[in-house]
Amino acid sequence: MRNCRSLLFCLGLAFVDLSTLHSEDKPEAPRIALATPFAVSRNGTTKVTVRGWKLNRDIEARTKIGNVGLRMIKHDNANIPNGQDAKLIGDSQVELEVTIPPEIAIDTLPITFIAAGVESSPYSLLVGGRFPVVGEVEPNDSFRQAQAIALPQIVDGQIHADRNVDLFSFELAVERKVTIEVIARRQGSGLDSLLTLFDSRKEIIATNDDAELTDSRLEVVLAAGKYFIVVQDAQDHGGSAHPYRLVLGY
Ligand SMILES: [Ca+2]
Ligand SMILES: [Ca+2]
Repeated sequence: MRNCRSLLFCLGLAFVDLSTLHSEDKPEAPRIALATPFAVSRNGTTKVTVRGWKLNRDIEARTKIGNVGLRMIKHDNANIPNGQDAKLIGDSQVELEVTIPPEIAIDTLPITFIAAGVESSPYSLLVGGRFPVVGEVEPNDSFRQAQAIALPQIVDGQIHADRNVDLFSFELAVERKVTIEVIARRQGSGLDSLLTLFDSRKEIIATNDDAELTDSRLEVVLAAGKYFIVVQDAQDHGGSAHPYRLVLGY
């Protein structure tokens, strides 16, 4: 059993594998664009949908981490939402059950797909989170419907349709420096996040579009009070390839 205790170590393992891919006689390798959700549970089984290219055929899922279970449920063509680019979000998908036994302590899980002897580059699923993780609850499209979250907190959500916006609220008992971060494109999501922070009077305090790739990040010192976070797509696109992870921390 080999545990993958750091991202660099995981990438190192994956790099060794890539050296076996270069053969002109072999068919085109499958490629992975993104997984929804990005993260699987630390203990137990999580169902994820993995989008990419050349996934709608007989493929096998693999990982270098021993004792992790990967079970293929089905593979199919993936829908391409209006106006979106299959080159970015993939044209086929698989459903996969990922089971991580409790004795394995990892923060990321590199997976690959292999078809007809050729293997994809690795994609790193996130495992758990450094803060408590909750799922987004729709409808949360207005200040009135804002989903109350704690601090610190991780929310796994999705801009599920064009022009969809997701609102969250949180309260501070004392003044604090707060970081609010969206993880999306870094995990392959089609979302180009736009993050806006409002005070209790619904006035904008801060906004950010691109901090890392197209992912947004805010770092602000806030007085005690109630605040609202709005997550949306900068181009107002949305759909099944627009998952995100919102990280609200100190
Ligand atoms: Ca949503
Ligand atoms: Ca952005």
